[in-house]
Amino acid sequence: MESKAVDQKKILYAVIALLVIIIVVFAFLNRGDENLQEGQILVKTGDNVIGVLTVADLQKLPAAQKKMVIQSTSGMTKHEFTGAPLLDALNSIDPGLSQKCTRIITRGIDNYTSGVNMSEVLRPNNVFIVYADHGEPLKTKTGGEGAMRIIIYQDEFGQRFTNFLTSLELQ
Ligand SMILES: Nc1nc2c(c(=O)[nH]1)N[C@H]1C(S)=C(S)[C@@H](COP(=O)(O)O)O[C@H]1N2
Ligand SMILES: [Mo]
Repeated sequence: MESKAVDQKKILYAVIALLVIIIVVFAFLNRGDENLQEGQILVKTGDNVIGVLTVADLQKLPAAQKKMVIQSTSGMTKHEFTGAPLLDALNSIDPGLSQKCTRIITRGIDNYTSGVNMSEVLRPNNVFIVYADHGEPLKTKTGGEGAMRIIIYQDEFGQRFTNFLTSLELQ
């Protein structure tokens, strides 16, 4: 009787140990890209980070003011964005990038992911990385300063306008 109780205890411990291992393994597999943080955009080709962009970097480029109304699920919102053309930002890292890639995957801190085609980026007056709206710095997800956002001027819908931008993956 006593040894049966000991066996059951052993089995229980083994099951608990197994569950802990499973949890740890899944946590590891699901771990976010912990390098992603607000206030900087990692520019990547595959897994390689080839450059980092901050608001200060974008402010060194010629500034564009973009007035636009975005159609979103929350209705029409009026904006007066300040930012730099995405093409200028890419060129500041490597002037050859726009010729080597066909598509850019944009990712926010909340893992919201969208994309723009390089043909859209190359079109004048179209894709910008903005950092202010109505002259105010864009707020990060946690309410701080330093947020950046993709806008596509010739796209009336806001779905692809990735907020809280943290990475640009060139493909
Ligand atoms: N990071 C991030 N960007 C995002 C979203 C999001 O959930 N996360 N939603 C998109 C959608 S569906 C819309 S309609 C607009 C909403 O823009 P707003 O936040 O200025 O209202 O943001 C887009 N960009
Ligand atoms: Mo939306």
